[in-house]
Amino acid sequence: MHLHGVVNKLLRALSLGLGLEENEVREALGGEELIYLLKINYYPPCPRPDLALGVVAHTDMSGITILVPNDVQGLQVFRDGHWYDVEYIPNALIIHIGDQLEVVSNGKYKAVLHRSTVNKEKTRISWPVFVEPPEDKEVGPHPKLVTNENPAKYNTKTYQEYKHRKLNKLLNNLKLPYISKTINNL
Ligand SMILES: O=C(O)CCC(=O)C(=O)O
Repeated sequence: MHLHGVVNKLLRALSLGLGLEENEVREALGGEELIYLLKINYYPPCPRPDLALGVVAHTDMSGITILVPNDVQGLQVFRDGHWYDVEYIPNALIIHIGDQLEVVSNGKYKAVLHRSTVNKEKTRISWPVFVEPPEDKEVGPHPKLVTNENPAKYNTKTYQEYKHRKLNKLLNNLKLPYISKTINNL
């Protein structure tokens, strides 16, 4: 319940930041149907951290992500051609803008490209909670943010379709067309 309060507060502020009513971004992402998906990443020590990554560079498919890491440095974000370490601050929450919020905001908020590195001696753990629309929710640029001068930069599609397309692209880039085909047939 505490996390719901934090998310609602963030979504209200992000909505006002777009010039919308405070509930409009939350509604555009699914309102009461929003899904909270907890993942636990466990990165054991790695003898050659220079050769490995914990998680490869990506943006989250979610609306927003709330992440808590342990005190082992590892998260990096990409900006202006450089990777930057995200400093560990005790008790701080790390908030990522995800793809769905980029879409709803019609590109005003950018999904953050990030990755995680591994440590030679220490185990790193992180607990992201992905705050996502339900699969059948159609997500597109908020109508109030689309005008003749500022046309829609993204197509509207269900979250399920968005996920399928993104996973397909990733698998094709990894040259795994068989898995990609299987996902398509699900
Ligand atoms: O471990 C981290 O800090 C990042 C994890 C992450 O990006 C992910 O699980 O999608």
